[in-house]
Amino acid sequence: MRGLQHWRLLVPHAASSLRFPFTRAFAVVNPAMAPKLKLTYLDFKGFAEPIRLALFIGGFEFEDRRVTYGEIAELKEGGYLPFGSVPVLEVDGKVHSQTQALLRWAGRQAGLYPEDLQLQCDAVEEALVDVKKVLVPQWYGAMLGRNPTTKEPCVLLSPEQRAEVEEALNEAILPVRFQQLEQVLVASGGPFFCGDVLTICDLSFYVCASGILDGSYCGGIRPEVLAACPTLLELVKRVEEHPKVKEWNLKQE
Ligand SMILES: N[C@@H](CCC(=O)N[C@@H](CS)C(=O)NCC(=O)O)C(=O)O
Repeated sequence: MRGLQHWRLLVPHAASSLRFPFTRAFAVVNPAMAPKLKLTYLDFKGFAEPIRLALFIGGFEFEDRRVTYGEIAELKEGGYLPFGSVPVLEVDGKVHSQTQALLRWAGRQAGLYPEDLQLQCDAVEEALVDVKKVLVPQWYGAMLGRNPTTKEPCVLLSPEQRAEVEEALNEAILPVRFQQLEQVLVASGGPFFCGDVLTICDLSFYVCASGILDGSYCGGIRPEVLAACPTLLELVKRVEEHPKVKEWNLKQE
């Protein structure tokens, strides 16, 4: 990973702001020196979308490889997945894994994870990881997700327990978590979580919240969990309006 800086030229803040408002440093990638990138994930937004967005905003060409669960099993058998899961990112032929590691790396390359904002950015990022953790039983209908060997749901929930989990997420857990994030956003002075620059935690939040609002992020989670968070809802719109995010979303239609 050494020498990554050679792949790109950082445009000074003022110039980059003209092209992409709120992006502190925009990477102009020299194609001749750019790394060969291949991102492997399922054919939906899920954990990979913030990484896709960070790479796209950064101007990095990458192969956006979409696989099925069956293909994940084959990749795992073939030893391609270090932890048996996706997303993984190949950088010049070397496979790297774990969402948070990949997102931070992509963010660093794209100027979306500035050193001086790391503490603020990571706190929000980790709060969103907490959200993903509590959603596991809702996603899989099982306490511990999927058994890594059999792929069967691990510690299956009864219908009553599923209803209880759904109720707790909608009524108790998620509204509180989003209210905390609302307070953090307000305290930052906005319009983004780290103040006036877009960072990777805004992308993670955008993917999660926009998916909750349109019902695609997790079945059974109601948009009302965000209802008392007007500033968060503005942030969703603001990220959606970012020229590169708009361009990426249009490409996916
Ligand atoms: N800690 C890992 C978890 C990744 C994960 O759970 N990925 C799921 C898809 S969202 C997966 O690969 N599942 C494969 C399987 O269950 O066979 C990360 O953040 O990358």
